[in-house]
Amino acid sequence: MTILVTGVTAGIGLAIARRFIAAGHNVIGTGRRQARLDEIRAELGERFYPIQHDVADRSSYPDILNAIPEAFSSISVLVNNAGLALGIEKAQQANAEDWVSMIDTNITGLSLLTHTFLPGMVERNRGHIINIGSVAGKYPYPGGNVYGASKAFVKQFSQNLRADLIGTDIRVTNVEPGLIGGTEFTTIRLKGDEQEAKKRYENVKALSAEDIAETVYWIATLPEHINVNAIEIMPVRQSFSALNIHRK
Ligand code: NDP
Ligand code: 8X3
Repeated sequence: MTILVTGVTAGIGLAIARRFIAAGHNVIGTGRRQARLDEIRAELGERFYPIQHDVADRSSYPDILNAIPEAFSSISVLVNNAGLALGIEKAQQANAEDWVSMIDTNITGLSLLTHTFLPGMVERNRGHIINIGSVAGKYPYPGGNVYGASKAFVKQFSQNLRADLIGTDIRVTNVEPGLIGGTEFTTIRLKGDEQEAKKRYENVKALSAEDIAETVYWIATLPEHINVNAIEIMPVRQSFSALNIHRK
């Protein structure tokens, strides 16, 4: 089958591309960094088709369809993975531009990609939208503000898609990971502060991008009558906090 994965130039997206190529599938991979896409094309070979694309560029829809060659045009799985968090400040101290970037990428980009590729899936009555949400879309935490809210959008959007797609064979899944190590996510969130990013993974075995890739592969290759609506995955060493009470 052919899968389209957004954000393959690092982290989870790259691990997903590698997993599906290893199993003999075709992968279209997107990202903004052309040099990284070239390296991945050299690594994965001709079953990998790179497209330089900024998911937040509204003017690229629906023309992005024209960038896909005939041999890759019958997309069975769309993995909406491209996304980011920017900042850990409380809402009252956050940067407004960071909020806009997260909304443009995690909400607008994900929605427009889905809007672009879903009609073809419905026409072929075959397809699977796999969204990479987050535990941050379910559990609030200080500094999570717009990032967590963007992932709550992804959660509800995924369920609403299912509601609309009843009567078709199209599947929709929201994958909700917790702490993942070894990706660029935290360094980007902390605006390049590698030292601080490293500290967040000290003395804890986090999930890996490959753990999520394996999960996505499993979900996408289940028998066609099974729809995993949502799957929440954390490292064993991560759990929940108590509700916060400030006493004076
Ligand atoms: P990385 O930062 O390692 O990778 C993010 C990928 O998204 C890169 O390939 C990047 O490519 C791409 N990307 C970002 N912005 C855009 C854009 N505007 N257009 C196209 N591509 C874009 O992060 P992860 O792999 O860790 O995260 C992937 C997804 O998983 C995100 O949606 C994230 O919210 C989610 N997630 C991550 C967790 C974690 O702890 N790491 C936990 C839960 C969920 P490029 O820069 O080349 O454009
Ligand atoms: C990323 C998980 O806990 O850093 O989506 O928000 S968390």
